[in-house]
Amino acid sequence: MDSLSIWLDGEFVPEEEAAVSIFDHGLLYGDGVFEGIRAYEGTVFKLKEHIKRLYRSAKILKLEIPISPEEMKEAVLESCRENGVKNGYIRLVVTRGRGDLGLDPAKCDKPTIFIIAADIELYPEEAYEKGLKLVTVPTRRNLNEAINPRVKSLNYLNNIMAKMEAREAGAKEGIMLNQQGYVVECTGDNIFIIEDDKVVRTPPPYMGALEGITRATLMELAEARGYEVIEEPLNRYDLYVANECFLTGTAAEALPVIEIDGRKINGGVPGPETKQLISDFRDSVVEQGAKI
Ligand code: PXG
Repeated sequence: MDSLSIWLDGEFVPEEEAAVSIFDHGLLYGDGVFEGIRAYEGTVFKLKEHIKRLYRSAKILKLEIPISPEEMKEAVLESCRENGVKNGYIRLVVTRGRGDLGLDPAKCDKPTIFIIAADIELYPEEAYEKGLKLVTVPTRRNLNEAINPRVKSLNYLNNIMAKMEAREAGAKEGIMLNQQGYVVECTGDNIFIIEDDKVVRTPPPYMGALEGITRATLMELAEARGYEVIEEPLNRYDLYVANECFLTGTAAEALPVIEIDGRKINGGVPGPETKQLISDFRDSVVEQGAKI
């Protein structure tokens, strides 16, 4: 791959020279926020929504982003143009900035902002055709009252712990429960089930999940197909007995689930209704973005 041009604090810098201070609190304390965004055929998928979530996450952390959402949007589009990205993956990061060796963010002079617009490593088509096996992991999702999972912060240790546990159990993704034992989401994806009579259910974000942008898109697409979409607490029982199950996320798009904790879903093959929704998603992505 050619060397990338990184947007760093307002300027394009070659990848080899793009660096942040070792005193940056994003590195020292995971103090910062980020977004992962996809580009499809020259449009950035739901860019406005991603930027809105970024500024909301920052607001919770009292992290004042020194440029406006409109300027941020332009910087993302410029990064795509500069790197010739038409189909790709964009990582947008805002850290607390350079501070000292104490955790007080008041000591940081100004936030660091960088944007990486790169090619995407796609999930193999096989994952969509065969579906995924999931396991429930022991690590519980962060408490709303501690680090709210609705904040997409640079502190992803909760998810990383869960990802390792899923891998060790031989699964590619892990289901995370909240402190009460309700299903909330996976380590980097939201979760949905399909039940009889065209009902789709997914856990509400207040239970401890990120408000996924792909999730919102799939909810709209399911409604357009005549499903009743219900956001309510789910437990493992609901998952095990569901007709179908799928995950949504920027990287995964929509992925069928075929087994959960050793219980087969839809006989161990991707369900027809899930396949229809995945196809609807793929048909709709290009219309839902900002033109590069
Ligand atoms: N839950 C969590 C915890 C996430 O991190 C999602 C749900 C899905 O949200 P979106 O808005 O993407 O539909 C995420 C998103 C990666 C990667 O490289 C992970 C995400 C996004 C992009 C890349 O694993 N997670």
